Amino acid sequence: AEAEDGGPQPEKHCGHGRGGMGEEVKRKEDQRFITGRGNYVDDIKKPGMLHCEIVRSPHAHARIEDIDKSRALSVDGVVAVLTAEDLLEHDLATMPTLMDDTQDVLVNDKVKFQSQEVAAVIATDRYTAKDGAEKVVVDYDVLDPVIGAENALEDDAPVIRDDIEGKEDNHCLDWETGDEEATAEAFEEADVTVKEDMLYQRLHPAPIETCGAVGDYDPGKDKLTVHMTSQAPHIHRTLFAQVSGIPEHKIRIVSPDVGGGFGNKVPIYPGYVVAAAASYVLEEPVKWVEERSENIQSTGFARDYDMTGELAATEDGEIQAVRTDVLADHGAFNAVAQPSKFPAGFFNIFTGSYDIDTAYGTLTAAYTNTAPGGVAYRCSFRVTEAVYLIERMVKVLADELDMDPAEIRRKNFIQPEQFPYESATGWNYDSGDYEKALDKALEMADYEDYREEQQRRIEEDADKLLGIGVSSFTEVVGAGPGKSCDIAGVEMFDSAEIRVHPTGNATVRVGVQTQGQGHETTFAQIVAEELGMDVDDITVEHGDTDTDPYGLGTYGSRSTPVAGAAAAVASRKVREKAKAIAANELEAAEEDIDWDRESGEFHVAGAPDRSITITEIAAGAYMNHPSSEEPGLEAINYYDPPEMTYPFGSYIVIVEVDRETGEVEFEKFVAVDDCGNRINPMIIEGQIHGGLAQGIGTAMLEHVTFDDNGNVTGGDFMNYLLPTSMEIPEFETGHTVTPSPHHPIGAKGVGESPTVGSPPAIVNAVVDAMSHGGISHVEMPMTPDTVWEKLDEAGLAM
Ligand code: MCN
Ligand code: CUM
Repeated sequence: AEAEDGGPQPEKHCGHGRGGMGEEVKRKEDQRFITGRGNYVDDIKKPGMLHCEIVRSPHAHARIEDIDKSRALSVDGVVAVLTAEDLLEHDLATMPTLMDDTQDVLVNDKVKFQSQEVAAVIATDRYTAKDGAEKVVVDYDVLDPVIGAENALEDDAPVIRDDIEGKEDNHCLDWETGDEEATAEAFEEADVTVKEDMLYQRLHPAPIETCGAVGDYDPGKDKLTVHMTSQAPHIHRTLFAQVSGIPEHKIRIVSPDVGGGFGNKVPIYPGYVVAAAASYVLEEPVKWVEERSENIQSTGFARDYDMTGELAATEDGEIQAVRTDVLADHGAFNAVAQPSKFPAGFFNIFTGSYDIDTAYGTLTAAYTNTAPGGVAYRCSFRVTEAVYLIERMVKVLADELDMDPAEIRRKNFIQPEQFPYESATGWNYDSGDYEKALDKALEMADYEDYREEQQRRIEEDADKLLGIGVSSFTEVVGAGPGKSCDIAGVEMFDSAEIRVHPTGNATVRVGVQTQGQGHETTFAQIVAEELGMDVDDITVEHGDTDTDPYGLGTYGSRSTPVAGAAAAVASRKVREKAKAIAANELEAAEEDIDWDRESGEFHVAGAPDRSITITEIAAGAYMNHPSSEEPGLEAINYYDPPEMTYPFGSYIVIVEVDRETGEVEFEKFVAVDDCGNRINPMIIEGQIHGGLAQGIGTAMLEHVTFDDNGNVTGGDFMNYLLPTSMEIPEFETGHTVTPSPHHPIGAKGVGESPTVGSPPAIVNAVVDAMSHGGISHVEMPMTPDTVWEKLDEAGLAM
C-alpha cells in the first residue's frame, strides 16, 4: 500500500474500516485545537488566582549579600515576596534533580548561572507581579564566571559547587563503556584509522508553549492540585510528595493540553515548586508562566557534547573498532533527564547500525556557570549525539578510503539474520533491515544521477557545489525495562486502563502524556483494532494523576513501545472476558467462541452466523453477566517491556553550496523510516516532518551561546534561531516495515527518529560538497559564514 511518490497511503488492508491499526484516522484532538478550544496551563483561571513573577539573576556567578523586599512589597497589589529564607521555613528551599543533585528553588547563597531564580513576587495580576519584581533590590557580590567545560576543568578555575561538601573542582562525573584494551589493540593493528573532533552544540527544545503551572491548594480538602506543563505527571507527583512532605494522595497533578514538550517538560523547575508552595502558604491559587527568554535561559538545554570520534578499518572499508571521548557541559547542576542508571543516557549505542566488534567510549562532565540540563530535544537520551558521532565518522572514513558513503554503510550493516543482535557495548537490538531502507532511500533520491551531477559541477568549476549526505541511523526507544531503567527509583513501565460502558463505547486512560503526538487518536486506534470497536466510540484520557493509572510519561519515544503495548494487552484482557460473555449470550461453550479480527465480532466456531458484536457483549456484561464472571467489562495493564525497540531509517540529503556566500540550499531531502508496524501513517508523517524541521534547525541555525561573562547571547528568538517554513524544503518520505518481535502489536517508536537521524545527513551533505577540497568536517550550526570559511580553507571560495 505505497503511493507512487513513496508517501504514505491509507493502509486499508488493516484497520478494517473501523479506524484500527494502519488507518489514517484524522486526529480527534484537532477539533478542539483548530477551533481555539484547547486548554493549556495559561488558559486556567481560578477565582482569586494570584500571579507569580520570578526575579532572576543578571549575573552568572555571584554571591547574594542582601535582598531588600520592602519596595516591592509597597507596590499596590503585591501580596508576597518569597526568597530562599521563606522557603527554608517550609523545607522547600532546595529540590532534587532527576540525577539526585540538589538544586536551589530560589538561590540561597550563590548564583550559579545567569537567569537563575532569586526571588518570587506574588501579586493580584501579572503586570503588578512584574512591577514588583523590578523593585526587588538584590545586592550581588559578582564572582568570576566559568564558561565552557574545558575552562571549568582547568586547575585554577573558580569552584562553582562549593555547596557540595569537600568539592574543590568543577568535575561532575566520569563514565565509560566498552573494552578499552581490545579497542586499543584493534586501532594499533588496523590498516586505516580516522579521527575527528566535533561539537554537538548546546540546543534548547524551545517548545512554543513555555513552562508554567497553577498551584491550587484547597484547605477544605487539604489537597494540593498543580496544573502544570508536564511530560510526566505521575513521577512529578511522586517527586512533589517527596520534596514537600505532603502525602502523595493529597497531591493531584494535572497536565492539560501541552503545547510541545520535546523533552523540555520532563524535569521539575523551580517555578513549578514556587507556584505550588505559594498556593499552599497563601491558600489561594497561584499561576506562574514563563516568558520565552526565561524558558531558553533557565530550563533544561540539550546536547553540549564535545566529542572526539575514531574509527579503525581495513583497507576495503570494513569497520573494526570505534572509539570516542566526550567532554560534556552539564551546567550548574547535574540535572540531566535520563534513566538513573544512565548518566550519559544511551550514548553507548554509538556503534549504530554497524556490526562492529570492539568499541570503547569515555566521557567527562563538568559543571559550568550556565543553566543546568542535558535533557532532551527529541533525543532518545543522547542517542542523537551517538548517531551524529558514528554517522559523521563513517563519512570521514569513506572519504579517507575514497569509497562511496552508501557502499561503506552497506558493507558494515548488521544483517537481518543477525537479529536479535547484541552490540559491542551491550545493547540488544530487536530487529532491523538496514539495507532495505538504504536502497529505498537511494532510489527515491536518484542517488547515482546526483553523483554524476556532482562530478560535472566540479569539472565545470560551477558556482554552486553539490553535496550528497547519507545517514543510516538506528534508534533505541521505549525505556524500560524496569530492571535497568528507572526515574528516581520508579521503574519505567507504563499503563493503560480500558472501561467498556454498558452502551458499547469505551474510555481508555493511559499513563503517558501527549504534547502534540496525537495520543487521543492513536491509542484509540490500538483499542479499536484489538476489540473490534469503532475508533469514534473510544475516548482516550491522560494527564490527570487522580484518574489515570500510574505511568512514567512521554519522552524517549516510549509511548508506543510501552503504553501502546499496555493498551494492546489491556484490550486483549477485555477480549478474554468478552469471550465468556459471548459464550453466555450465544449459549455456547467458551472454548468454542472465536474472535474474528476482520469483522471485529465473536462467533461460535464453525457457525459464523451465530455472532455477537462488542457492543452487544458490553450490554451483556452489565445486564446479563454470566455467573462465572464479575459484572462489568474493564481491564488494566501495567507493561514492563522485555527490551527496548530499535526503529531505524536512511536519510539522504542533497544540498547546493554557494561558493560565493557559503549559503546552503536543500535540493532534495529524502527520509525513509522504519518504526515497525504503523498505527497511523498520517500521524507518523507529521512526526517525521516536524522532527526533520528540528534536525534542520540543529544543523543550520540553533545554538545557545554565551559570552565570557556568562551572559546568554543566544537566549531569545532574536538570537536562538528556529527554522520557519521558509527554511524547510519539501520532504520526500518513505517507509519500510520491520515489526518489533517482542512488542504485542509489533510497533516501535518514531517520535524522535527524524531529529536523531537528520543532522548527520545534513552535515555529511555539506562536507560532501567540499570533500574534494580536503574538508572533513563542518561544525553545526552551519551558518553561511562557517561554511564560507571552510570553502576558503579548501580553496573553493569564490
Ligand atoms: N506512532 C504510530 N505508529 C508507530 C509509532 C508511533 O502511529 N509505529 C504514533 C504514536 O501512536 C504517536 C506518535 O506516532 O501518536 C508518536 O509516538 P512515539 O514514537 O511512541 O512517541 P511518543 O508518543 O512517546 O512521543 C514522544 C516523542 C518525543 S520523545 C519528543 S521529544 C517529541 C515527539 O515525540 N515531542 C513532540 N514528537 C512531538 N510531537 C509534537 N507535536 N510535540 C512534541 O512535543
Ligand atoms: Cu529526548 S526529548 Mo523527548 O524524550 O521528550
